Amino acid sequence: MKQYQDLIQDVLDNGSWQENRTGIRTLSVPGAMMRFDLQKGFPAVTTKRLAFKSVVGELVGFLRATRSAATFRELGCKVWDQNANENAEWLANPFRAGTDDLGPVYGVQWREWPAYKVIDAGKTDQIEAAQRKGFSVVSALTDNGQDKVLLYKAVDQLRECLDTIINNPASRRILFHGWNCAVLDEVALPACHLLYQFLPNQATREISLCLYVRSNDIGLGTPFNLAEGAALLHLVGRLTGYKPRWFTYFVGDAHIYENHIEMVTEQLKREPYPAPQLVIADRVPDFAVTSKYEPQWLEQVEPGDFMLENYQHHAPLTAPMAV
Ligand code: UFP
Repeated sequence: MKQYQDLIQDVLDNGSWQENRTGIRTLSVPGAMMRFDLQKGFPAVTTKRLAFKSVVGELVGFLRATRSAATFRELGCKVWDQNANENAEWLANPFRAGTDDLGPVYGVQWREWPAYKVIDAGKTDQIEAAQRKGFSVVSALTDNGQDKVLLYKAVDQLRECLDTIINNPASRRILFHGWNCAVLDEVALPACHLLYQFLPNQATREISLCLYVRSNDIGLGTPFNLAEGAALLHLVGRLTGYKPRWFTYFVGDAHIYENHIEMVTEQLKREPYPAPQLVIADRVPDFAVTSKYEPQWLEQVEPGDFMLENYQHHAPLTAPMAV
């Protein structure tokens, strides 16, 4: 995790003070990148304790497309409580559906992206082609005097990625997106980690992931997001028969909150330990062994199926999360 230490140092050395909506200033750098070889270990922060149970609880919540902080809590992850129930802007949002509601955050977009098509009513071949792809006709409508048909499909983007890794691994289009413009006003927090691209290597049977994070809280968010992305790549590799390899992590606005400076400065004084290993429980089928494609494990996997082994870390450090 030397790269994480280097990123902290880079932001401290080269960042500029910026104001933002939270009222707590940040030292910010426009653009950062880290790349981890997952064959050499799992990118868990070692200069403090990683809340691994919370990380995998959140991941499982996303995989199940939850929009409720209560579900995240049941899965062992409390990080959504403040966003759901304490953020004044969200509390006043008319789309908020009561206590613990988060709106259609990450997982809903990953697994149930609401996709619409508007097709001229006369173009029956196109309407039928859309229906073969799983779209259903919602209604007829008139647009500028033209008769149209409105069709809808909840797109399981993540499942489609797995299907493509199995059926067409040479594709350079194996990605899913969390930034849905149509729902930005309906969510407690617009997606931060928002573009995931999988890159299978058929020659080596290794799979890599490029992840883009538009805005990243280097003190609290980055360790969490890194571990979560890496755990997802391990799971996707397991279900499709590829070994997880390169995890490249791109950040847009890389920032350290003013009230986290003390924490990260303490981390810089600490020598990182060797990376631990991630083990996924045997009950989660390994496609490389069974040759049986079982994508339903995206929903069936439990937080306890992810185990971090040989995790050596320095004493825990905490700092307040900016909401
Ligand atoms: N943030 C992260 N990672 C996440 C997440 C949020 O670092 O997974 F959901 C941080 C980034 C930023 C804040 O400090 O939360 C989101 O604020 P904004 O939407 O203004 O960028």
